[in-house]
Amino acid sequence: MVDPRGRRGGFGIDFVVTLRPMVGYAWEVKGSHPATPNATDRTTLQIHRPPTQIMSSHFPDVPKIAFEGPKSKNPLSYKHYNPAEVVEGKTMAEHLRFSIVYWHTICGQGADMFGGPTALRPWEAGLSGIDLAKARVPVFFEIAEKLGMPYYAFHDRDVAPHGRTLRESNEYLDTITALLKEQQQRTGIKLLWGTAQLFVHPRFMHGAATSPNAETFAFAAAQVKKALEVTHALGGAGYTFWGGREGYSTLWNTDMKRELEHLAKFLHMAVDYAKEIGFKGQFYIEPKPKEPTKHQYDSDAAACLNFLREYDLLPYLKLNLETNHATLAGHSMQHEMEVAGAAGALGSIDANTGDLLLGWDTDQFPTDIYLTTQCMLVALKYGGFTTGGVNFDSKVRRESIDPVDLFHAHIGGMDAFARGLKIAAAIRADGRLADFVKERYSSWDSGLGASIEAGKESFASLEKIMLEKGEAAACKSGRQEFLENLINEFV
Ligand code: XLS
Ligand code: NI
Ligand code: NI
Repeated sequence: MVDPRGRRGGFGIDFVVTLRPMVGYAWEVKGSHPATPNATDRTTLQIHRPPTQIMSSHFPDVPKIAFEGPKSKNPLSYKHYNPAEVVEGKTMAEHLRFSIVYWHTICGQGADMFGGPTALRPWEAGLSGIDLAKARVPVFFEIAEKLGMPYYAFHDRDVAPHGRTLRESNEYLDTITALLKEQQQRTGIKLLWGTAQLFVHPRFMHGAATSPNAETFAFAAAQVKKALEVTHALGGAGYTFWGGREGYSTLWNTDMKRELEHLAKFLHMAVDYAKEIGFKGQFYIEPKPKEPTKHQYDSDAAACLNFLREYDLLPYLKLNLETNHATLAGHSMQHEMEVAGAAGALGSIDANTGDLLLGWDTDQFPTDIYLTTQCMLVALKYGGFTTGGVNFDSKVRRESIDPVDLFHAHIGGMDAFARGLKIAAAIRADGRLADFVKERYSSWDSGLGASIEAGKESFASLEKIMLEKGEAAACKSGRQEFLENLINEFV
């Protein structure tokens, strides 16, 4: 997600825009009155009929996207994603488990911290609150269905609006959950994961589970309880915790240790409640180093793993890694996936990419074949995605204002991942890369190395050997350029 989430008035300009379209996270607040949910500033677009009743399709010019192969010049076709094609013994669809997100795809309207919405969707005209939420459901599923997406993901407050009270919010959510269920049954599209939005409302200004306000913690707990019930009712394969505002802006006012203990307690309560209701989906924690707070507790894969281990949560949670979050943390996505994979905690990925020249969480669609190749190499190495998938937590650019851009964007991301999968499989089948790495560590396979790995040596015994030899064997070249050329044979 992006830097401008929920902020208004950069350069002192007071934008009169809703927070919802600015951020893609549902929170309909007009102007400077954030305590009055469900207002809308879209009255100028008022028309007197809900468009959903008029049109059976919102994208009459977009066919069901089919695989046409690399030679096709049809922009509304897959050149590489052929769901039925078998790679390493599984179909592409089974490997990639693509997922489309509700918050960017159907709620995002291109606003940023310097300007309001640019993409005014025709199906939203004149609608607000629960009516708007209802109207979005079939449109979202039409997009997902035309793309052949097997999965989707949502936050509670993306699909349904904030109510005036928790009870009212829950009622809205129940109304929309019924519609989601209907659409799931109609299309066969499944829920990859659900989550609760615990960062837009002012009550979460200091965090949710890490708030200094115990009642904020309680509210967040109630909200996650409901989100878990809804995820369970929709047959969700997982449930994600992204930290939202779980972090701090200044240590002068923060009891870090206490906040971390509260976060752990919160996650344990979630695990307990899942057991209670029989929810067997996989829990994920999604690292991100900054935005919205200066320091987020779940800053990267290593920090998350350390936290999960310290608080006995590692058996219950895996990681959901996002590319743009990795780069914000100063890591590559390949690094983050490798860290998680090595710990047996590689769960799912939020597939997107940042812009290195911008440096915030731009959530762009991934089109870089090197990136997708690296992702799929690590995924295949650790046994692939089982509960998780390739979830496009990505949004079209502010200037891409046409509904059809939503299709171009997802097609590009899916084709990039399909190519990454095929290239990764070819690199693995070729074997030279793996052989090189194996050979590089061959001094550990026998003799001294094997003896150290087996725990048979000590500082004293190793000193004895080296005093006798006087010098270690010469190091060999790392051959980085050779390997980069090798990868380019496949890309
Ligand atoms: C924000 C995150 C968020 C999670 C779900 O930056 O990417 O969108 O994926 O809460
Ligand atoms: Ni992001
Ligand atoms: Ni994400």
